[in-house]
Amino acid sequence: MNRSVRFALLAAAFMGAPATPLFAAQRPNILVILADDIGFSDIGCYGGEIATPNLDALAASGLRFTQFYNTGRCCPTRASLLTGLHPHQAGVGHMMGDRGHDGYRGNLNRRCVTLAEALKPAGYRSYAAGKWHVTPGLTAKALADAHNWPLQRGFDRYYGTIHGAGSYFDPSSLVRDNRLITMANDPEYQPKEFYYTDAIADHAVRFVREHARDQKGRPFFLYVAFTAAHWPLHAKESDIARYKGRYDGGYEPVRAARRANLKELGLLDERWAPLAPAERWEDVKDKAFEARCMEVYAAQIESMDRGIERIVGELKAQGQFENTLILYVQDNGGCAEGVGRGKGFTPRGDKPSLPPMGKDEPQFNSTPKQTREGWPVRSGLGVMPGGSDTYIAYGRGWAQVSNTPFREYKHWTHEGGISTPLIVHWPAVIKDEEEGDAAARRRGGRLVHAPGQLVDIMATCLDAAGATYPTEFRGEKIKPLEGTSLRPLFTGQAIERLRPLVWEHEGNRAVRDGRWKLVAEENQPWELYDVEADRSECRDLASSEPERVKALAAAWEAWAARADVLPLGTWRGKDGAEDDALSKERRFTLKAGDRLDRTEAPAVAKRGFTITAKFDAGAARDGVIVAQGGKAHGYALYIADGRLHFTARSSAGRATASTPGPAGGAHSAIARLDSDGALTLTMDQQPILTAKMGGPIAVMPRDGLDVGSDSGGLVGPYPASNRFSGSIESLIIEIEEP
Ligand SMILES: [Ca+2]
Ligand SMILES: [Ca+2]
Repeated sequence: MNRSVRFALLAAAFMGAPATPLFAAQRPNILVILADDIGFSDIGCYGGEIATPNLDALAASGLRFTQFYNTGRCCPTRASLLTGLHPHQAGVGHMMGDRGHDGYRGNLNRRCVTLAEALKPAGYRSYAAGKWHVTPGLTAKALADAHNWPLQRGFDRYYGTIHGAGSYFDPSSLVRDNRLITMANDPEYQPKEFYYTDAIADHAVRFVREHARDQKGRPFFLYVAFTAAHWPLHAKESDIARYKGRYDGGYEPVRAARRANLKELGLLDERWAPLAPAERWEDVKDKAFEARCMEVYAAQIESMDRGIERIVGELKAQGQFENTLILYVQDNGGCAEGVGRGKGFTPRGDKPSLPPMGKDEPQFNSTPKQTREGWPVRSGLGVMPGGSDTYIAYGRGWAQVSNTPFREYKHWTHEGGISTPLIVHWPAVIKDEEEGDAAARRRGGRLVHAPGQLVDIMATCLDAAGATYPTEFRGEKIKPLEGTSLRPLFTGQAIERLRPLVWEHEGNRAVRDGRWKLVAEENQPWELYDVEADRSECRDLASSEPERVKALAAAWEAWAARADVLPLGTWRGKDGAEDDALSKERRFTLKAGDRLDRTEAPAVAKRGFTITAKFDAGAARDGVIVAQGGKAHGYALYIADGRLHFTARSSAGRATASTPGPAGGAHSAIARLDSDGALTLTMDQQPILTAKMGGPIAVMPRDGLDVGSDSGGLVGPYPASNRFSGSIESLIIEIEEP
């Protein structure tokens, strides 16, 4: 036994800590790196053009999993990753709202343990840096309750944000250990320029260094949860500059290049059909703005990679690199939310127009109203993103690029929503065994094709650490671990998975057993895919394989029944009122090309509303004037076959009021949906046309609102290319008071 180990043991005995087992020195350190809102093919070793040399290097001497899955969203992913349970079992089936149901408490419950809590009895010290987001942290009131902050859930040190999104230059809900701080009043960390990604990496480095200094011989668990590349698009100008012009050709050249790279890397089967474009570059009005969005996004990821370089560098400097198990995963697929992409353009003024904020004044809004210096925060199409006074997301077109070659986005349980890289690096264990392994390394690293999901991380870490999952903790009975250890795969052995992989998020649901995946969107029927032959989910086999559908659906139902998932729809809250995050506006004055994110769009659930439109269709015989929602819930005012139609749809079905006459040329129209489900439509003060639905739109549609098209899910029976070629003179939507 060397001196330092003996000293650690003595110290542990003196301090009354649990006796550190003799083999502590051999237990690996564990570093879990979680990235935010990054698609499957963004990083270099998964086919992306974004420079991630440090992740690529870990992959090259480690392993890349080709079929690993997250849960499709920030909070549930964190809950599952930290506890080894499915999110609902940990109390986080949705986000941070309490839905009065154990599966949807919006707060990590006490019948689960975190990785830090589970590793502690094996002698581990635990550190966390970055985004927490498994307990509420949006408001001052929420932040007054620290009972589920990292230090109360097994971690010894913490630096990061409790809430899930915010400025990279001045994050809200910033906490050091158990103390709420601001980037301005933190005496321990005053870099020349504060940038959250750097701050997270700096603290991870610091934890590794201080651990080596103060805890010699003791293993550590370090959880590093970057917010890169979640919106807002915030990056340092010097990083953005490296991508200048790279995306000027639009979405399609990048998607094509990524497919080619993925194939080259052995990550894409040619049988997987390419997907139709979600957005057409030729329709993008402000191409400089749109290209800039992806430049900033890429810069955010490269900056994260440089942070990882520094963490790895510190592990090496401390002689810990060989015996550290590193796992890198992403929390959900590329994000199509249109945050900050709708409202009108506000130019930047010459000087800050608002009073500066004091050093102690916290940013409680995850979307700040102003910067600390007093610049108003701007959003809207055309506001060049990147700086601290902007708040914008990169939108659906780039999200589809991020998720190449897969379908759908963050929120969905189709492959684009839930597929993530998993890079595993552990030199002490992962070694080349055959000539083929060495050859694979020269091509960028070995691949593991066994499917897996987040619940496996706890099982894997405990296996690697020689730790035991508890049956009781803090006097509470702990739910049994759901995952399967992936460790045998590290040395080329097989794993036996006893249960299928399962998902539920916002009513979207899926189950995968072997090559077969059953998947559905909320309130939609099951689709069946052979993901080996068709991982882009283009050929639905549900109607030709009814027995397989039945068996997989039964497996999903059985899981949902035992794992606090049911009843479906609980995530929306009682009476469908759901989150407080929805817009409180009652009147919307809109223009062509406007796009409002779900949280900015009219809150139409269970409400009556009126659309007043003046338009000139010219010679157009088709096209959407305004649409909100998709194929489950929503409404649309559109022209088809030269007539004007108003459609609304909900769980109660779909109803359409249509004008008889031609709608070419200039017209004014009023469309109304009453809270009892009655639709009325009138054009140019002609007689009123009516139709009836079983009730109002029951729940807030997931899709936002588009003026001049319907993107994403389609409300009406028109094609995906439904742009209105006429002009929209004015468009007003007014909703009734609740
Ligand atoms: Ca996320
Ligand atoms: Ca839509």
